[in-house]
Amino acid sequence: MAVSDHVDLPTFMEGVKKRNPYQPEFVQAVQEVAEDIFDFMADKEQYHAQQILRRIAEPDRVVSFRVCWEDDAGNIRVQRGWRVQNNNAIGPYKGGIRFHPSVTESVLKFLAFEQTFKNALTGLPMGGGKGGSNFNPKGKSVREIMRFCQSFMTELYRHIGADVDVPAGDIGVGGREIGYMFGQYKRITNQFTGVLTGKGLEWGGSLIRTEATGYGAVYFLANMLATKGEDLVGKTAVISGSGNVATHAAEKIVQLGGKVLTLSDSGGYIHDPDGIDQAKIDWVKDLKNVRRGRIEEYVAAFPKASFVKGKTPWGVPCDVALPCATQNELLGEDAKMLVANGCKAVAEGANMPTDLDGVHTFKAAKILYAPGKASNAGGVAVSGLEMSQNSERRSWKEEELQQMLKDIMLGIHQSCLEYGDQGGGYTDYVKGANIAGFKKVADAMLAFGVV
Ligand code: NDP
Ligand code: 2IT
Repeated sequence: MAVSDHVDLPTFMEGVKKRNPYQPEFVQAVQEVAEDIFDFMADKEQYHAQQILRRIAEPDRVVSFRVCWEDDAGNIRVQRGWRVQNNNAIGPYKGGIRFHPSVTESVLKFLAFEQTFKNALTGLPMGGGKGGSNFNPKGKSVREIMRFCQSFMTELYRHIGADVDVPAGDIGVGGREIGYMFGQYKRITNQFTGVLTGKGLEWGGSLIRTEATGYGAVYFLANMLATKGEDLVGKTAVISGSGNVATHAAEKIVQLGGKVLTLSDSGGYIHDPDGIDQAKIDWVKDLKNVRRGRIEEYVAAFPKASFVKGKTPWGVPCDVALPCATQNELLGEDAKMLVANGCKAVAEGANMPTDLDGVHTFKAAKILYAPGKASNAGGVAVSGLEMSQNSERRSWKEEELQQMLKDIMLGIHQSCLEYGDQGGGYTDYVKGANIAGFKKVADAMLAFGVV
């Protein structure tokens, strides 16, 4: 083996930056993982020699395509669509589809890279992928959404398949959009297969997939607290976002005896000092999923709450925090504020919501801090269970699935303890998750040789 293959972390990152110009989110995600993996690889020559991390940080392929659609006024609109197939060493590519104007190749590459480690952590046979478009669903009619989804799938269908690549939802893509995309896939291919997850219960979907990400994040949070002999009873929680992940995280916090103080969207956050109980969460779900409204409308319905425009909720004192909106929504300064206000635990529902400064702040403060790839893996885990049910052509019972979700989150927590134990009662969950996820994918890649 040539000595020159054994690069150090700064040299490795120089190369990543050079090969991925103008892709800051992707570089950030690789940096966060590489910081831990280089430590882990220090005495493991085979991973260096076989350039394993270098290979995982180069997607298997990035498919980019044009998506044309016609709006209600008859104008022709042109969007860009992508599918990033990052790595299929341990199973078919698997990961969501995001529709949001902020979507770029960099964002989808970071998400597909993160997904590779997350999916490995679940223990299920799934590789990592992600897709999406810079299409903005806000303000579009139902017919416009349908035409866009159909056009998107008219290109995507040739790149996916039940044993090839299985997309699901993400920001801006929920049950409605999965329905339109599945319908178009079925029409084009004349096949009814488990090619997407997050499907409706009448047509191959799994119970608890909708709830799984938010519930799973709170199970993970409870597992972390349990290592300190604590639980969620009476604890105050600050949550960002008001979509699928945020509302279900809020629901599980309430079920476990906690008090949710905030929710947010891209317009700002609401603070309800009385707590956002189940009835209020149901109201928010209806606002977001049916009426397609804005979180600021909450204060008209619940006047004791206040709306803070254009801000994130991290300044509200709390015991636990769950960022559940989007990447880089919790910055170094926010992390310092949370720690100073006595926050004990942070579980990420979103993908990479904390920037590198924030990650380093939480680590230095030694609070309980779970990265998204560990704590938000419940969604893709139940997607994996949906794939199994589709292959078996049957549906499992809700109690069975609830138990499997809990077991999977506990398993991920144990993997983090195994690889992240720093002694003195402190677990570095970021390190634990990165190493456990990497090891599984890396060892599969070693078996395959140079491919
Ligand atoms: P939704 O579309 O249901 O909700 C997204 C929420 O985040 C909305 O409240 C939205 O506000 C807010 N948001 C989105 N973009 C921004 C932004 N740029 N700035 C501020 N707020 C923003 O998506 P999900 O709940 O499904 O996804 C939330 C996060 O969780 C994402 O990071 C996603 O990748 C991650 N995730 C999702 C999983 C799933 O199963 N759905 C699984 C694992 C992770 P607005 O309405 O104003 O856009
Ligand atoms: O980020 C994620 O894990 C998801 N959006 C869910 C992916 C999936 O395939 O269920």
